[in-house]
Amino acid sequence: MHVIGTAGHVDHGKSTLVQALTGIDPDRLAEEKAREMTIDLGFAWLTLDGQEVGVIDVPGHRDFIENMLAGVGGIDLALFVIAADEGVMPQTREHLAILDLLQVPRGVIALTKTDLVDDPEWLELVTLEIADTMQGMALAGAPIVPVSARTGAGLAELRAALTAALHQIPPPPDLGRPRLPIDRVFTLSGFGTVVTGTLLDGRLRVGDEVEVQPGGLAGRVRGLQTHKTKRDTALPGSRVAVNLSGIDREALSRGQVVAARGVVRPTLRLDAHYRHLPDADAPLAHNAEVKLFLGAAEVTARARVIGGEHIPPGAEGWLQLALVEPVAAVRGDRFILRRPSPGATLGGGRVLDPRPGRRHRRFRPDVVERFRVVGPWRAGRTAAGRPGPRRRSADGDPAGARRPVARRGARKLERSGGRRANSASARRSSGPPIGRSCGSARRVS
Ligand SMILES: Nc1nc2c(ncn2[C@@H]2O[C@H](COP(=O)(O)OP(=O)(O)OP(=O)(O)O)[C@@H](O)[C@H]2O)c(=O)[nH]1
Ligand SMILES: [Mg+2]
Repeated sequence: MHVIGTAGHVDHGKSTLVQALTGIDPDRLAEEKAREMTIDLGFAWLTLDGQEVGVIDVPGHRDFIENMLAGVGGIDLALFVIAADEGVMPQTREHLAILDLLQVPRGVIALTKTDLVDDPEWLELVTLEIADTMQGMALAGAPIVPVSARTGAGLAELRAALTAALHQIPPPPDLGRPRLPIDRVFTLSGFGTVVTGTLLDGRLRVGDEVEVQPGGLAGRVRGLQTHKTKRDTALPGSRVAVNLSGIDREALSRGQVVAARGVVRPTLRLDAHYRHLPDADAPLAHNAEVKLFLGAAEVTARARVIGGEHIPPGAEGWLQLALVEPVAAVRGDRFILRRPSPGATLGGGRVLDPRPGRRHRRFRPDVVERFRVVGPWRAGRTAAGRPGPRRRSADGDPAGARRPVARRGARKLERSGGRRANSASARRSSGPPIGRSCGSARRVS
């Protein structure tokens, strides 16, 4: 099974298009109805060529980009929405960069609201602008389909383009190691705790013994649903609601992972390959405080640059991420880093080692060599910054003299047995008041 995820600038018509395609309104919160905007992830599904496909609808407003990031981790096809009357806007570019960093393999671009544009030349200009913006991105060459969710024009062509793109995506791998990053938690009277997410790397069956990490909570799968239909087995790549017995709702939050026992373990350090966005306004400095988005999790971290002082815009390099709270990650997981304040997407990459054990001495030749061996490294694009004179701590690590954020976190993890604080969801529930409008009509020059 596969999951399509929307992306695109605020107000460009993502949710309306999802409703037109699926018959399901993805904006489920009262606040979303009142504000007429998506705040948190929405879910729907449709049948394409006899195959059921899940849909995740994300918010476009930049204040809610963290919710967007919790949704795009598990998608394999992007439905990238651009309003024909506005063309490419700031979150068009930011969402595109995020999909590129996550290496979402396929996409279809819906050039929507075409009913608002009478001038064919304007449509042509916007189409050229989109093709130009996509250049060099994972989604370059994705079909651009003009549609109107209001009149229904182009919806059949959009379905056909989505179907064709799905045919090009290999089935999600079944590695026998099921894990489900939690994107929603709720209780249902008579059933108890329910979590939802996109199932990865294996199947879940009713009766399976599972655990939730970080936290190490043990439970059992009491019931499963995909697209509101009861299942005995949930397949990798599908949207799944898991009814858990033995685990309280209060113990769970977005970002934890439900998995077969022993499949994932919490970690406070990740070794990673990283790409800094070309339009980042500064290099990624060693020891910069960042927000890490991995799966559905969001955690504050320090980015320790290995073998260099910093990573300039457009370059790739190696990091050891020192996390304030644990995450459950596996090798190969993709992630995004954002600057906490003022918020901006910095770059992203891939986990090389989810349990590196110790804090690396970042200029030691054997450490650098280890990254060189396990990490992808493209010739000609290197982390700049020479190892000049450095302040060294007692253990010889130049970062050692700085703030021991990860150490504090490590002690907390040891004490709590890997239990994760629910700070992200608390912050979300008290989100800032925001206005509806963002960006005005703009002509392409
Ligand atoms: N005329 C016209 N209006 C549309 C079309 N699609 C969406 N709209 C309108 O555009 C506005 C925004 O649509 P949404 O679907 O909420 O946009 P969105 O991209 O989901 O917005 P966020 O989730 O807040 O990022 C609404 O008033 C819709 O009725 C369309 O094809 N034609
Ligand atoms: Mg929406």
